[in-house]
Amino acid sequence: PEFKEEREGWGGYIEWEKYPEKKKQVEEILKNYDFPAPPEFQLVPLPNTNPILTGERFKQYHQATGLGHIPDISWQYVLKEKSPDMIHVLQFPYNGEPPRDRLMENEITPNPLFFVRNHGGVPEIDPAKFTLDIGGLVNNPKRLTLADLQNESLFPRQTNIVSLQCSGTRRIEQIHEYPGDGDELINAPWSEGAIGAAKWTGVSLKKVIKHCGGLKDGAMHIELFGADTYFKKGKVYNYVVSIPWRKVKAGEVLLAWEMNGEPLPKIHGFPLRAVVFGYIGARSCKWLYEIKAIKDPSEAPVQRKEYLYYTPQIGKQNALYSNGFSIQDMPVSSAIMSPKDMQHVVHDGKVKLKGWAYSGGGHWPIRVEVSGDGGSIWYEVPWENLSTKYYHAWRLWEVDLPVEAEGWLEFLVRTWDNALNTQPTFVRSAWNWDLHVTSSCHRIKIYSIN
Ligand code: MTE
Ligand code: MO
Repeated sequence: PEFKEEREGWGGYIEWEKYPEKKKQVEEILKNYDFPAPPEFQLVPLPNTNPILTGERFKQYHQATGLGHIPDISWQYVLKEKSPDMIHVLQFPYNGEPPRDRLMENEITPNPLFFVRNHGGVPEIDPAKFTLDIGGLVNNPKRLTLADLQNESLFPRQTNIVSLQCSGTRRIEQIHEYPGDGDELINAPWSEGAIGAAKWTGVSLKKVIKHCGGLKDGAMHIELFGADTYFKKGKVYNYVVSIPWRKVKAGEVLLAWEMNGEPLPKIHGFPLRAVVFGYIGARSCKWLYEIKAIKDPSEAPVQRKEYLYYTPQIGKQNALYSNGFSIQDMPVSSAIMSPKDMQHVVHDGKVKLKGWAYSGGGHWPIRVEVSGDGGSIWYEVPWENLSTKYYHAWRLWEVDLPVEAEGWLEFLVRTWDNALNTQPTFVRSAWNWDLHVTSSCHRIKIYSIN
């Protein structure tokens, strides 16, 4: 049978007719903001009316309006910069992932197929006017232009192949178990496509801090400011996160202006973004315009209130921000991308499975195992069927799994990383209130016709 990537209800396109209450709620919110409504609400071309923003201009704009809202023009960039095959997980703010088969075509994900995770609109930044401020607890605060950062006599240029994975990848499986706090518009119901690998070029943040005379005593964290804004519960915020200094010191944070040999696409953070190796995607701040050395992790809501991991027994009654762990390193995880869930597969004793495997925190997959019987017997994917090993990127894999049984079967995948971490068996084992880092064995059901 034909398989569509659109998912019912939670996921795929938001079918607003099915959610009249939510639609009303969104319409109410939109009345208070000065940006065009998303396509479902306003079927006209979106005007490009927002000001050219540099770091300084952005701050002025933010102060002058007292609202700081940048018109949401991300939809334009979706049409221009992304493949028409993208699955729009949320249209507003724009969040999208590629279809499974397209994602599996390349070890290094082409820019038009790379997933997009936005909390708000896409700021328009003039690269000629762009500045990056480095301040806080550094010895010599500096303002650098893009030309300064690209001046190779000041900073050695660095290229790394690194995976970005959203902590929401595979959230749909947790939603099916129990939707938790996920019934907020901003929580995207991702499938297995919110991951990719790209070749990033830029400078090491460590070198930039060194250029600023290093850190003052007490500086332990580095705060990253993105020029976009988003709203939550009626308030408007800047996208701000922080990472520990030791991560930067390890040389694992890149300030990148190139993605796969091209200037960063606007929707991926043009002209400059952070790429934090092995951490959840959330820390890789896009549209970066300011960096501050600070004592404690950032007070910003994205850092303190989002991206928290609650143990599985925490729910509506007892979820407090203070109960959550701040998620940084990505755990080991994997997915079967082909065949697809609920597919009928005609075969002659072997079914070809394809997928990805990834581990964060500087670990990498060393062994991938698949099961054709719901997890009783596991087969190793031959190591030569795993793609190139990079320290900070995923590995694609494929295997011909012997299958004798006919009818509905459950296929699983699990991965071991080089620190011998592996994945929990059941979604429930790692289910958490905010539905982050779905790390359990990925399962699909197929109808086997031998
Ligand atoms: N940076 C800014 N300024 N605003 C954002 O909304 N989203 C973060 C991160 N950086 C975000 C951001 C999240 S949650 C993820 S997963 C990655 O960007 C996604 O990067 P991509 O959209 O380039 O794939
Ligand atoms: Mo994310």
